[in-house]
Order: sequence, then structure tokens, then C-alpha cells
Amino acid sequence: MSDLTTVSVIGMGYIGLPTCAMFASRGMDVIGIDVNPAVVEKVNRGEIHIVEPDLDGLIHKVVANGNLRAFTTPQPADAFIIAVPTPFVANHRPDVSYVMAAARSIAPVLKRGDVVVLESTSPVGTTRQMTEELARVRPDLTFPLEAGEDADVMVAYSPERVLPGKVLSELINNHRSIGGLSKASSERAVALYSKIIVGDLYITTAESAELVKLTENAFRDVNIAFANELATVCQELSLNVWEVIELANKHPRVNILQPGPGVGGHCIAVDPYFIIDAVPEHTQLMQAARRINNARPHTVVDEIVSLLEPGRLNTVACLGLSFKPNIDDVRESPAVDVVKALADVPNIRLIAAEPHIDALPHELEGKGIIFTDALSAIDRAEIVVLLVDHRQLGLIDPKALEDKKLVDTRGLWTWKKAQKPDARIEGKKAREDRERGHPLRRASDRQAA
Ligand code: SAJ
Repeated sequence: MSDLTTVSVIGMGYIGLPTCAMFASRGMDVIGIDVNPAVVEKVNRGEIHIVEPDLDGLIHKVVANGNLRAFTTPQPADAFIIAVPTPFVANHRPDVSYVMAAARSIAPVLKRGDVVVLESTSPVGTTRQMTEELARVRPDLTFPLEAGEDADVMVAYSPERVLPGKVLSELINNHRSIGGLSKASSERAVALYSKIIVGDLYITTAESAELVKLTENAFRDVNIAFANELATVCQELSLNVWEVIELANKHPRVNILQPGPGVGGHCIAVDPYFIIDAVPEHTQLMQAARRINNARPHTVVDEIVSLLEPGRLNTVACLGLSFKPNIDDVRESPAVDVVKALADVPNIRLIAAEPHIDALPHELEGKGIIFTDALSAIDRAEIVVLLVDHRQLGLIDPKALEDKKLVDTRGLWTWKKAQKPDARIEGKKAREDRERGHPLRRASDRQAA
């Protein structure tokens, strides 16, 4: 069997491109494939089309030294990693057509000894389905489904689990599941990922690995829904949800996530549907979580509308448009949903600010929304809505907000950065730890020391 010197990554998006960069930085010959010629040209110039810290420098380097080359058509390689999108279509039904198209596209260049790894988040059974497609197109080669350990081409599923914004470090440090369709397939995939990953590799079946990935994001969705439901409970009871969560989380076995204006991005708000679609009658909790999180932007809009003074124009400033803090990605963003819905409410002059972008996203254009910086937006508004807890928004002087009506969907100003009395009475253990010079955990500890 060959030495795994050439790896081809199909799909140079948020996952594929950093994966190319990592393998190439370990001296492998990497072939990046993308159907979009503009992406291929850009990568071949050593540039990137996505935003990810430190990725541009790395891509520039590996292209310059010849370790990464990009093409629009598949080329022979020892290993193929498929990292194409798996969106959903009508009624939240998963669409694996890009995976199947990617499989068909590499089929002509496959040869004996190659390994194909699917990384795209996929419904359970997709790796098998993809392998059936490969076998159909290449009847001259054998695959693990029928040939088991003796197959010419090995196939595995190994999901990425990196966090946008921390992709390069999580790509190598995170543990990883590897589900081969045969033992030989798993071993080959382990040999491949061992070239870049320092985290542990766990071998399982393809189907389990597929469900593991979906489970991770569904778990987070359910837990965010719990926090969001708690936010509504606290609103009804006139209690501070941030305080309730912070204190509940002092329990050694409680770890509640943070409420917000909804769940955005391309993973957590999508992946639970892949489980729901497979087993609709037994996923009541996941379906409820999706409903709760999808309803959040409307709850926020209702709260803002309740603050409007009737019969006159109210100026509302919305701060933050990205789907999570400290990034510029405004796709599938609940903050954008809130602003879009507000634009249709009468008697509002709407101002938006997003420190990470230069202009309003397309879907907010032509709606009369003023786009400016956060401080000018606050200055001109009577109602200020915090939609994303960007670092720089936490640094805003509380004086600027003094006479404003606030809707703080992330608890940034009203709890996390608020001046509040220290409610903690230091326990004997913490005091002894502090006196012995053990690591200090809180700002108040540091001041006291
Ligand atoms: N959010 C909350 N409250 C929280 C945490 C998140 O409202 O306590 C919201 C965020 O504001 C955002 C959304 O959830 O709108 C998702 O953000 P995120 O940072 O939790 O996750 P993603 O979508 O950027 O990345 C997730 C990660 N999955 C998990 O943490 C289980 C990542 O590891 C996956 O690789 C990625 O999905 C993916 O590609 O599937």
C-alpha cells in the first residue's frame, strides 16, 4: 500500500480549506478541489475566500512552497477527504446531493489502495449510500460493503468538530471519531489523520460516527433552548436570568448555557433536523428545542415593540449582526432576523451597527436601515438593543447607556459587564487556598490579595 503522500480535499470551504492547509503544512502533497473556479484561482494565488484567524498566512505559505495546489477537477491521490455542504431542503429534509456528486466526481481517479473519508455532517447511512454510489460508478474496483477487509478502496466517516474562529487549533487538538466501513478502512483513516491530529482518535462504525456528530450539535441546541426558555420564565417572573444561571451553575453538576436572540450558524440550527428527519416520532425534545430557538428572534422583537411609545417615531439601535460574538459571519444570524423583522414595524427609525463588517448585509438593504458605528447608533437612539456580545461592545462606557431603554439579549451590559455588589461570601476553603497562594480565580480575590 502507498505511503499516503498525496491527499485530496473535495470542497475548499470553512472546513476543507483549513484541512488542506494543515496537511500541506505537514509536508504532504495536497490537492484542493472546488467546483467554484473563483475559489480555485484565489487559493492558487495564495489567498483565502473565508474569514478564519491565521488561515491566510498559512495558505500563502503552503501554496508558495508548492504543497497545496487547487483544481476544479479531481486528480489522483492516495486519500480523498470529502468536505462539501449538506444543507436541508423543504420541510428540513437533509440534502446529501453534494456528497453524492463529490463521490461521482472522484470515482474516475480512484485506484486500488486509496481511502475515501467523508467529513461532511451527514444523516446516518450517508457513508454507505456514498459507497454504493462509488461502487456503481466503478464496477472494476471493490469496496468494503461487499468485499470487507479485502476491498480495493477503503471508506470511512470522520466528522469535523471545529469551532469557527478557532479552526486551526481545534483541527489538530480536538479528539476525533473515525468510523470505517471495515477495520482496514478505519486503520487507513487513522494513519491519515495521525499526520495532523494530536488529539485522540476513537474508532467506531460509520453509522455511529455519523450520529455522534449530529448528537454533539443537537445536545448543544437542546441546552441553548433550555437557557432560552429560562430567559422567558425569568422575564415572566421579573427575575434576572443571568443571575439565576450563574448561581445555578455553582452547583457541581449543573452547566446551563447562555440565552440569546436565537441560534444561528450553519451547524447547530441544522444538524438536529437530520436526527429528527430519521426518527420523527421519537425526537420530541429535539423538535421542541428547535421550535423554542427558532421563536427567539420573535420574542426579542415583541420585547422591543413593548417599549415603543405609540403615536410617534421611536429610534431603535441594534448592535451586532453576526451569528455569534467576535466574528464577521452574518449568515443564518438571529440578529439579522431581529433587525429584518423590526424594519417592518411602523413608527421605528432603525439604526444597525456591526463592528466586523463595512456595510449592511444584502438582506437588510433597501429597508431604510441606517448603518453606522456602535457609539453613534447609541447616541442617536432611545432604545438600544444588544444582539451580539462582541468584545468591543462590552467596553462601551455605561454612561453612554444611562438614559436609554435597553434590551440586552446577551446580558452583556446588564449582567456580565455590569457593576454589581459582590454577593459572594468567601468560604473557608477559598480563603485558605488564597492565603496559601493557590491560583486566584476572581478579580475580587486578586484585589484582596
Ligand atoms: N449560542 C447561544 N448560547 C450559548 C452558546 C451558543 O445562544 O450558550 C448560539 C450562538 O450565539 C450561535 C449559535 O448558538 O448563534 C451557535 O454557536 P456556537 O459557537 O455554539 O457553535 P458553532 O455553530 O459556531 O459551531 C458548532 C460547534 N459545535 C459544538 O460546540 C457542539 C462546533 O464544534 C462544530 O464543529 C460546528 O458547530 C459544526 O461545524 O458542526
